[in-house]
Amino acid sequence: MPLRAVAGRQRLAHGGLDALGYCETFRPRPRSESEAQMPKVVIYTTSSCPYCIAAKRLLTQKSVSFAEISVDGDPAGRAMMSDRAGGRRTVPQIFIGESHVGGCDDLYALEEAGRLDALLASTQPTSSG
Ligand SMILES: N[C@@H](CCC(=O)N[C@@H](CS)C(=O)NCC(=O)O)C(=O)O
Repeated sequence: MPLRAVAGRQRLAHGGLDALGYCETFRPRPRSESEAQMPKVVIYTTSSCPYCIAAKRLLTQKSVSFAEISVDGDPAGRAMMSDRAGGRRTVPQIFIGESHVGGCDDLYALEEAGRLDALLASTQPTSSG
């Protein structure tokens, strides 16, 4: 396929970026079965943010693996986060699979409603295949 056609597809796919900011065409494949089994949880943070610490604590208490993207001193990173988070600019912003959870309060609200575990479970691939 000509390079230009690939680039065009990549641009079109940007409406559907995954939680790590990859489009389908260029998303890295899991390197191992254990990687394939990791929950697809992404949390955008800054280092001095108590809400970020509290959100990570809840995930850690649940033994949930997550990818942390620091937007400390990174206006472009925060702008990308905000784009993905429907315009929200505060940290943390948390994504579970394709779902935008929101911030720390939203994460704890899901937990209190008894819905967080189901959402986390729904992101688990059934096989590495
Ligand atoms: N209710 C929000 C509060 C988040 C919040 O206020 N975060 C602060 C940092 S701790 C923030 O992003 N402030 C704006 C900024 O840092 O530019 C949540 O639960 O996530």
